[in-house]
Amino acid sequence: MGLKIWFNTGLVDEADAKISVFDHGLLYGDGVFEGIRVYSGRVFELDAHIKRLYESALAIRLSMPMTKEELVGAIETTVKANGIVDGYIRLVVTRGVGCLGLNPFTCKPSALFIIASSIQLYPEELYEKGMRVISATTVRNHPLAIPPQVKSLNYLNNILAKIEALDSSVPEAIMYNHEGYVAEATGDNIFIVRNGVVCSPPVEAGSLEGITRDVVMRLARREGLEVVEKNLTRYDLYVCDEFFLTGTAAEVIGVVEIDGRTIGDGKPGPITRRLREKFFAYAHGKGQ
Ligand code: PXG
Repeated sequence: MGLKIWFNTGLVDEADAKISVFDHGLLYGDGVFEGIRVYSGRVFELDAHIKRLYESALAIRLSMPMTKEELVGAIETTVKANGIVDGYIRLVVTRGVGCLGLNPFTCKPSALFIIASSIQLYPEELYEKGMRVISATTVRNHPLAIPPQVKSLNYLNNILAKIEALDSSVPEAIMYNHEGYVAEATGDNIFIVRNGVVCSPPVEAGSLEGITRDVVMRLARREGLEVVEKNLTRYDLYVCDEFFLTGTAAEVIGVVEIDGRTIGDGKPGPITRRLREKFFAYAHGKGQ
């Protein structure tokens, strides 16, 4: 038996959840999405994900086919129908079926589907040992071309960087912006720790306003750590004491090597490990 998928107006069997070849989400990558976790039966940071989704849609003039309240109901219905307690939700809104040609206003209505399933991005071992990354040569999209805050269906920029990583036999690549400052990884935000201070590049450097990033910053401050947002260079990554990535899929994961250079003592650092623990306690409702 397959999954139950929310498909526009209600649940259908996985086999019946089919998108037209004339959908502009497919033809042009014209649409937006969210990846959301479910922890201990609760949808994690749902309000923040809903807010980001509606803002992404607004930014690209995509009309949402339902109200926020209706969408929350659809998400909860889909999670329940698939018996998800700890899992992952992929929520996609596309421009919908239209004519051939870019004009988005020929597409009516927008298409919306919700998949509630499970995800494991990296093997458990990688979280214990930490991951190796490289600096991508693919430059992050210019923030004035495609606003990085929009979680759009256009991921080619990130995919090209991901290919560089995989070609180098590492799981992730660090992307720099057009000015050479650190932006983000291909599907994660970046943090470093230096002299006990937790630093992350500002979103203006060209990253998504990560919801995991936000939670981790709050938890770090609650732990009494100093947290600063500032532009980082490749040098800052090379000389930092600790390095970690955050994202819905990856959660909090230590980086122990970049471009063949070892970070710290080559293991995920103490602040990284502490924030990862605090993150899970919070996610499972034990650290409010
Ligand atoms: N930057 C980019 C480019 C992302 O795509 C993040 C940062 C982290 O944001 P959140 O809000 O998730 O903390 C993302 C999110 C996947 C997958 O399948 C990727 C993301 C989310 C869910 C699944 O690789 N990226």
